[in-house]
Amino acid sequence: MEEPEKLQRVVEARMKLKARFEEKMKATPSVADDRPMGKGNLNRHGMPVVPVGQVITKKWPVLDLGIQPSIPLDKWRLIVDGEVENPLVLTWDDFMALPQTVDTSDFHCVTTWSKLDMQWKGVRLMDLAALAQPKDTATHLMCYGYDEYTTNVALEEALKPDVLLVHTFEGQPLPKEHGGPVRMITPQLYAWKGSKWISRIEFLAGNRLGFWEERGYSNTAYPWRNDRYS
Ligand SMILES: Nc1nc2c(c(=O)[nH]1)N[C@H]1C(S)=C(S)[C@@H](COP(=O)(O)O)O[C@H]1N2
Ligand SMILES: [Mo]
Repeated sequence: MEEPEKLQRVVEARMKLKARFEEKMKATPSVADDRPMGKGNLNRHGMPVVPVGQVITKKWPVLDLGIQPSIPLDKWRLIVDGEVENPLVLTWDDFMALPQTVDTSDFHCVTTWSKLDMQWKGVRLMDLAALAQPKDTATHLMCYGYDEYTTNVALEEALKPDVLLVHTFEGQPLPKEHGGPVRMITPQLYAWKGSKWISRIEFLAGNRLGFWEERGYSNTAYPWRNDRYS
């Protein structure tokens, strides 16, 4: 009897969050823009597959700050804290015991390459948020990497169902150079909004800028608006 109750609580919390951010989500560019910029067929969100200024690559380039931290699974922790009712410190086993989602999505780097149809497996940010229960005051996330990277994301973007904390790419453990054991992905925003080697997700009561955002990258990072730099 324990499991169904627990599940019910998670579902309830998710629905509450969804309701709270529904209006804001409708106003985000990937939902609201009627003339998104780009070319090709429309993707599942109604956006052209290739956002304006992007070139498709088959290879998967590696971008980092010159550090690729090694985090053994028994040392790995994910902290979820800040403006939440229920702060969490997850071990690897805790993380893998959360509901797992498989999804295929595209990856758009601000340096103009895009890689399409990447198959991921991991935990929805939305599911993690439902466990942590953001307070009414929460508006943004600050994500931290084990390499000291930071990046900020508005909750109406972070709670979209394709935003995942992934540990598996095309059936294999996510390679270290791409952010393994776990990284975040943000298919509807430029990829710098997804921290590799993610270590902490802090809910914020207002906006704060991350590493690249402090250095002139866009706060919002919408690929179909060519929204690269501020
Ligand atoms: N922790 C961390 N996350 C990061 C970065 C980084 O340097 N450190 N680079 C960002 C940038 S600019 C991009 S485009 C993607 C690149 O991911 P990839 O190296 O797997 O292609 O990760 C993003 N997340
Ligand atoms: Mo990037």
